[in-house]
Amino acid sequence: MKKLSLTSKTLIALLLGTAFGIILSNMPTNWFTQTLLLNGLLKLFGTGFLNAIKLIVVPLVFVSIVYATASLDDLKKIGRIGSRTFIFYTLTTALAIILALFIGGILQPGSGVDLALLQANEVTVSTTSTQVNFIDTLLNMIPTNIFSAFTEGNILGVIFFAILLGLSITMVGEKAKPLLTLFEAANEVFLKLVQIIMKFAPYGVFALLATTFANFGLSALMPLIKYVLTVLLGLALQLFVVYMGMLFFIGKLRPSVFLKKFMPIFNICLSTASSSAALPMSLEHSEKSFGVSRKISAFTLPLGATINMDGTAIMQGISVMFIAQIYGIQLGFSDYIMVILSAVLASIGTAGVPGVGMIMLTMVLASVNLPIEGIALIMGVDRIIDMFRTAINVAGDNVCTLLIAKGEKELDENIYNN
Ligand code: DAS
Repeated sequence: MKKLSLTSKTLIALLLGTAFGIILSNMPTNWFTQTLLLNGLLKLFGTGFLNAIKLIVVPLVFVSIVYATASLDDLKKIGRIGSRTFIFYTLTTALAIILALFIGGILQPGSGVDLALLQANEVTVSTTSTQVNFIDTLLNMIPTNIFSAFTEGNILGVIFFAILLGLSITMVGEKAKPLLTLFEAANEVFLKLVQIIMKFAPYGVFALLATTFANFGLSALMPLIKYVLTVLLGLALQLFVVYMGMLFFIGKLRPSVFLKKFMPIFNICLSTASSSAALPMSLEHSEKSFGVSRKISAFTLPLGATINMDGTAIMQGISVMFIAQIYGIQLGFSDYIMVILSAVLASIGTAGVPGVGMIMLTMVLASVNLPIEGIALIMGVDRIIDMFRTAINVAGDNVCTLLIAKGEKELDENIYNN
């Protein structure tokens, strides 16, 4: 039998976990259901999986942002195209997160959700977010001791130090090459670590959903459905309004042609939930189907697969609103600015592998002092969302590539329109 992909395994785990949890919720509470299952095996695999994710977020953020910042030096060598591409990608990501915060604020997916839902997974629930004003938040970004920033999980302090270190490596130049190589290797190693942890996703997802539904039965379904539908709406708006609007009004290109020709790449994204896995097909289609000169796509698409994650930013924006609403925490203007900054940084700092967006969500939550435990509820459905947000990440890379190629007169519109 053909080996099941991790995505398929996780989707099966999602369905089985939900069903098992609902069966458990109708069983009498006894030693078997309570001690052996809920507080035993399910807790071990569910909370254990969440802990493993929280374990790697700080070193992953540090290493990937140092390496990404130090590598931006290459953009200068590419000159105008490099800086335009970087600005394009950063702006579309910021736009995506603002769209997501707006949708999350209007649709309120987390309002009225029973906070106890999060206690179902036996995670400590801290309902008070220590609201600090904007200046204190910015001061928090400058730690007095980098080691305590790491041990206390002061994500903003770690990011600040990582950016400074990356820029210093760039400025030192040749003498710092060994350090850049070290961070390049460390970045690869930590991405492999993410893939190892993600291999346990089916078990973690099964346990988390089984626990949630065992404690709350079908009543837990509604908040999750609202959350998933809100994220999918945000992703659809980014594709059909933002991207297709950019193609039509800026590029003077027909959106219907793009959507039809993007389908094979879309399918790869759904099945792999990985921008990196979709990159080879993106490169081939960009030249043969969209008519983009290889000179442009060979630079913009690999860069996009690494630093441009608009779909992920949308998931993160809506997740922040969802979790804040569940905990009844009011976010202020400075919180929203911090979320936008950290989500854009998260997008730049992470490579396109499955599940990385959820790991980076913990960093965005920490940037506004929202309880990281909030991911316990949405982790169960993350794989479904990862499939679609990856497709939007890659669609954004391809749309930006088309617009940059058009601007550089490196687009053969005869190929695009046929
Ligand atoms: N799966 C990631 C990607 O490949 C996105 C994410 O995890 O958010 O783009």
